[in-house]
Amino acid sequence: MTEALIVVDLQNDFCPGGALPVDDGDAIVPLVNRLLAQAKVRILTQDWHPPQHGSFAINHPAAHPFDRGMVGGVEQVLWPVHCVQGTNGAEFHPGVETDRADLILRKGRDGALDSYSAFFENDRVTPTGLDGYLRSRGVETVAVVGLALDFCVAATAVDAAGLGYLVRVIESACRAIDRDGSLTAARAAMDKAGVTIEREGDL
Ligand code: VGL
Ligand code: ZN
Repeated sequence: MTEALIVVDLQNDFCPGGALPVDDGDAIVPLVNRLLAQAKVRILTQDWHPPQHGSFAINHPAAHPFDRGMVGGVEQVLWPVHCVQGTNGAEFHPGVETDRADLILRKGRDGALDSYSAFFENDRVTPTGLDGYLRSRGVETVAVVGLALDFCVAATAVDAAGLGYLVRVIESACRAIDRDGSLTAARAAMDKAGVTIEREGDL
């Protein structure tokens, strides 16, 4: 069975010092590199927003970061400005061995809609094309790692399971935002979807 490794959003803005930092986000880089070295199919995702993106609180009158709001008809968290296309914050953490990637998938490019999952945008119906890519390469199982465990990693893992892949999340190669119960909710959603959560990272 061919397994793909999906490394989610391991970008400067999600690491300490970035615009939407995840505690210890950079600490996963060495393990992620080891996993990349061993994987057969390697996907990196990159959160890649236009400056006017609807997920940014600053683009909503009177809203503050981490308030909830509507983006493209979907209720979600409104975020600080992050991962703006072409900025340093949107670049991968410099320690990530990006040369190993088979495919770099950019998501959240539509200003009117957010995309947590690497498979579908947040309207839950617009595909990114990743499912077709993986299927045409004969992938049946996926391992998901990266940032943030409770948002884009969980959304990617749940969608992969829904599409019929056997899915494991390697938790030691993830870090979470963990605000307002987001991590507990994400774990419940992954459990319900049949995602396996592993602590150690051996492929
Ligand atoms: C993410 C919030 C906003 C993530 C992306 O990668 O988990 N979280 N955009
Ligand atoms: Zn984003």
